[in-house]
Amino acid sequence: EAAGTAYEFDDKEVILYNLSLGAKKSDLKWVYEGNENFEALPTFGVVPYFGSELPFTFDEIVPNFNPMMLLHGEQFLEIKKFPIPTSGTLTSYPSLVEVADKGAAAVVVTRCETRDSKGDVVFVNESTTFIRGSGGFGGSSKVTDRGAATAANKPPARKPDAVVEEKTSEDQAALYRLNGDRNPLHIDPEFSKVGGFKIPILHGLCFLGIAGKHIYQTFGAFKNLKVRFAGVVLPGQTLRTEMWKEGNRVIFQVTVVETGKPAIQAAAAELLGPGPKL
Ligand code: HDC
Repeated sequence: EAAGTAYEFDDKEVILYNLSLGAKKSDLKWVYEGNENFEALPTFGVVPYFGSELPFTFDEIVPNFNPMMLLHGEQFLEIKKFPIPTSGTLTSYPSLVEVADKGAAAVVVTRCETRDSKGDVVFVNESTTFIRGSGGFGGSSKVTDRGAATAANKPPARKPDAVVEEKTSEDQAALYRLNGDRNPLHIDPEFSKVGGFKIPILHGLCFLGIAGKHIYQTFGAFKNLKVRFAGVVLPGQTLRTEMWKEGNRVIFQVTVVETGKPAIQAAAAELLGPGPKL
């Protein structure tokens, strides 16, 4: 088995993550390590695996690969072990799941298990990368059904059971990148311009985390969460998270208030229910 990529962290990484999802100084359990309920926001599990050494390069698996054309398409996070650690060393083991050919784009699916020092799996991440201009190579156009990670999660017809709005900061991406995703798409105007955006765009994992915070504040902890990034978010825009509770699942979607356009669709979280602390 491959050695995996180690991620060493303590309260500093946890506080940085929470702040970069909009935690305030009054949210003591998220910003103060001395608080008795100090905790990572529930989507922290997307951080340790990010940037682990992949067993392939995108150049090897899709034609015409151009990093400026790469977007985050979907993400599934499963939290396998509670409470979520706030320090330690975690090791991530990424693998390639499949590549689909969407004609104008290639879709690359990866999976990553993150384990603690005992060898227990703490987080599983499944990521879909949408690479514009890299399709048309003659592969299958469909991705395999991976259960909750690919579910359509269509919202019910009724009005949402809860709605939370939050304005992001103009500096949101400049802060979020310190969690480990230094993709220039989120900071360098020249790079993002070539990618087709008038200013650097917000990390998908940042607005995933903000929506996850809204679910956690409204319905409590969850054991997994899946999203499709349906449209870009510019730092400074306002996010509206609409949530529908269906049994132990929360189906949700996120819209950019200023434009009315979707940011996250086909999304759901499975609630943890009463029991262990986050
Ligand atoms: O939905 C469009 C879009 O712009 N989405 C927002 C993307 C975004 O903002 N992502 C976050 C920011 S980028 C980022 O954070 C990068 C990060 O730094 C690095 C991530 C690396 C992670 C890897 C870890 C290993 C767009 C452009 C994605 C698609 O829109 P269209 O081109 O209009 O596509 P459409 O015609 O609607 O559909 C074509 C086929 O593709 C499927 N599809 C659509 N959106 C998808 C998607 N598949 C996966 N993810 C998505 N988001 C459609 O279902 C359709 O397929 P089919 O014809 O088979 O139904």
